[in-house]
Amino acid sequence: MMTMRGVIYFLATGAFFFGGCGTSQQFEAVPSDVNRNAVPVISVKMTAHRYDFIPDTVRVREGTLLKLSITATDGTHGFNLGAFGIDERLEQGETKEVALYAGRKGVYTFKCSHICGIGHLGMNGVLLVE
Ligand SMILES: [Cu+2]
Repeated sequence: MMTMRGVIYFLATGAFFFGGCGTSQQFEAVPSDVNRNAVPVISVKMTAHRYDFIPDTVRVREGTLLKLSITATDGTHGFNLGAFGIDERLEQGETKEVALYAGRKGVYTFKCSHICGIGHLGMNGVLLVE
């Protein structure tokens, strides 16, 4: 029953995100009160496949601009990092660039946001900002 509820919840949020999908999301990753030139940048390549992100743990220091390049290798997936307002659809073979400013220490989970198969709900990882 818990699983069913999880799926229904996912469908509801999925529909919500799909509504905003058409607009190209041009948000400035680094807040305007931070000197962009002084911000260290870390680039991480990530793959998404059934049912893992590799790496599934990303560690950065507080105050870093993190640039993720995420490639889905075996079908459509999604990358949702809710705490940062990020939800990207990943088509097979396509690489999406996601930039975020890790401005506050914490443990932030990310997850697949496209139902990709039986293990979908377990397809997740963490961003550690230290
Ligand atoms: Cu999935």
